[in-house]
Amino acid sequence: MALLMLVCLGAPVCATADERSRVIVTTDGEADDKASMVRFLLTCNEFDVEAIVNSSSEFHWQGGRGWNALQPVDWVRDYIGLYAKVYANLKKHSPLYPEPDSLLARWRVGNVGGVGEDSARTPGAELIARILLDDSDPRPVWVQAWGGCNTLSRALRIIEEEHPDRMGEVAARTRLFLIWEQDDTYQRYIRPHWEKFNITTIISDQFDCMAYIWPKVLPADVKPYFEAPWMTANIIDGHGPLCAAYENKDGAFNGEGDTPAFLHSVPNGLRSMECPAYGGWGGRYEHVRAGVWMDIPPAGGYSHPDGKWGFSNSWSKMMERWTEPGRVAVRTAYFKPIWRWMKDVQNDFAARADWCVADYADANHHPVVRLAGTPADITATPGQTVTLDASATTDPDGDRLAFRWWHYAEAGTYRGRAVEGGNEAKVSVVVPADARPGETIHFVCTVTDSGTPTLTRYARVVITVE
Ligand SMILES: [Ca+2]
Ligand SMILES: [Ca+2]
Repeated sequence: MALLMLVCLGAPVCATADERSRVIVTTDGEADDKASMVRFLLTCNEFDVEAIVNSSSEFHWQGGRGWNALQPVDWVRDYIGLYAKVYANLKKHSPLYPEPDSLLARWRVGNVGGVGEDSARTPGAELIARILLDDSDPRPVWVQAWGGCNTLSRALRIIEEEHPDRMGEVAARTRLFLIWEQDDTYQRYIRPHWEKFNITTIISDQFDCMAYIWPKVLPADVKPYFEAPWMTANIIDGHGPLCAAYENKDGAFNGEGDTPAFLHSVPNGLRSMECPAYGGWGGRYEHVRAGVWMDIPPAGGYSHPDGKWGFSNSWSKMMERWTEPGRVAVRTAYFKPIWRWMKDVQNDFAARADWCVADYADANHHPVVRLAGTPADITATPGQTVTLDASATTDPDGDRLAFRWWHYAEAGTYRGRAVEGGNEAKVSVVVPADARPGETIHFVCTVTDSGTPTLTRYARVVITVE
């Protein structure tokens, strides 16, 4: 499994399409972090968990009053304890689930002493620094900030102060996925000291459609997967102690604003880790500066902020209360890079909930999508017919499989008409005659099985016009 260096719209990105990613979580322990943690633990057979670290944010910190209070940091240990209770059953479905003790050994408390507090040398900051300095594993490390960046900031300062000669090397294996900037430490320290190293950094606003505002902003055909009947039957009731602890609102989805940060690292075939512009379960992003990527502007006249991207200037927050149909359409399109996958994401969650309690034969498992003789990256000339073949795909349960090859137009650079795909495993597509050299056309093969719940995986083929 070789590390490929790709150039993605001007920013350097390390592609590791077929590798498990390594992830570090920093969390401020809000109710929606706890809900995200349930899904994270059920998903952690998909990536290597390097660390789970309590941090603060501008919303929650030690000494904060009322809603701003930091919940006792032990909640992380409690959730790992609930994971331990279902671990033996989860292992029946995937041998890659980590042992509860190994997760517990990777839990640390980071900087929690105030908003943006990054002065204390905390165990959490030290662990993050140690992981980022470790050159024994060539794979990138995705650091997810579910709260503020302050513990990450402290970790990077440890590295700068003690190993200034290794900053470039550390940056080369570091990737950041920030759920907004939830304090000022990215702008105050990380940006001036580290942005020059072009660390691939996603700063997301579109995550918000998976947070508390989902009832206002998700389209009608997606909402049922978040409402009480579905959530209660498929997740909360009858799926063991971890799912029973899932933070909800009267049986419905409450919020999981931080979930897109790790959905981005699920190797589901969408190759989203290769480039933030590809789009995937964690959303789709546009290159802004250096290694930094932000949300796609909802319409003309919107521009990315020069400074902090967060609650106070969020497009999501600005659009949240819109009700006029034309504006609602703009808002719905803004969040589409995330909600377009949400039925698949929720069914994935439901299957994992089943895995907590069911034997292998009584649960569903994902199709394994394989291309047959079709490279994942193709060069072709205008007018050329290209064969896209996913017929080597299998399903571990022997389920029937439905295939759909479709042109993910927004992910590519070709801006002409939509290219026809097809509903078979093997299709022929014609590169448009007006496509220009260097333009890219992304085809996604969505493969959905016939199990319960239905499970979906993908393949992506990128055609570059020559
Ligand atoms: Ca959070
Ligand atoms: Ca299956």
